[in-house]
Amino acid sequence: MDVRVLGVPMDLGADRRGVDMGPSAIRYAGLADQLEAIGTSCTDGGDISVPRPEERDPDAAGFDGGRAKFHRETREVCTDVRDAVSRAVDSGETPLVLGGDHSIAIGSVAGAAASEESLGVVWFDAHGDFNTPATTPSGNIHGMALSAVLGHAAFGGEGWGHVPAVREENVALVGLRDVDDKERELLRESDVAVYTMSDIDARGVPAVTEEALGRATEGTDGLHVSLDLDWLDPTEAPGVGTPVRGGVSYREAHSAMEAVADHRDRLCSLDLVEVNPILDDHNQTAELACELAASAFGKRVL
Ligand code: DIR
Ligand code: MN
Ligand code: MN
Repeated sequence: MDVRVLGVPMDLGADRRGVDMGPSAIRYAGLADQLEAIGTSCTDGGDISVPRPEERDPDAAGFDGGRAKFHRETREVCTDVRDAVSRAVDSGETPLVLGGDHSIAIGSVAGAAASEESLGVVWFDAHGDFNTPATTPSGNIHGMALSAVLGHAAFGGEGWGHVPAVREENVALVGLRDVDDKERELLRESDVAVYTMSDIDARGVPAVTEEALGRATEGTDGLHVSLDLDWLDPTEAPGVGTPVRGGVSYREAHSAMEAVADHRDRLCSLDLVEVNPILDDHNQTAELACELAASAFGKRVL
């Protein structure tokens, strides 16, 4: 497996500054060494450039029917992410996209889908990321990323963000425990498979993850995994912008990534997002992100 690391120091889609330093923190935690230690070649493709929020007005391009802060800038960055991801996939590499806030996944999913007829997606997150500009309580695009991919949230223009190669039936959300009221209605109406923390309590991570991966790989050509580090409990991953109590444990997260590795012949690309070193405890969350990437790419004890 040839991994291409792509940093996206994006913080326009979330409220807490610092997530733009996620790519540096994850690299500093030893990402390349850990991947090379398991026999994976690792090329660093550098960072995609992201405008500074101080230089921009979040509502410079306001539109009727809701709010999506910095949507023009987000669109520009995600277009670059899409192009970089699809180039890597085309040349036989597996892009590992380091966020940055979760809005960047609009670009990475589009890039992974560019080279596949159909793409399944597993989205590990405490949140649904299923708001739209009309339902969002925050105006933050990281809370709308999944709905954008599925064509529900267009930002001031003709369905931008929609990735038709991704069908709702092939999307699974895993670990949900914090959803906004209108977002809940949208999720209920959708065909996305939603696995909450209660499902994980009842059935365990291995069964839930296996079913989620089954949904994403059944009848699809490729698989994209998007891992928001706030999926884990804040005791394991304190360095995230929107921590929510009651997440999965360290071992459960590894077990899920080992299940991803079982499907790595299909795995097109992986996102590691929302690591915020300013809020972290001695870079613990970035270190965890590296370890989880290694598990997803096939690290085993024996
Ligand atoms: C909230 C927070 N639902 C919003 N979303 C987050 O702003 O839409 N997603 N933190 O990761
Ligand atoms: Mn998220
Ligand atoms: Mn989240």
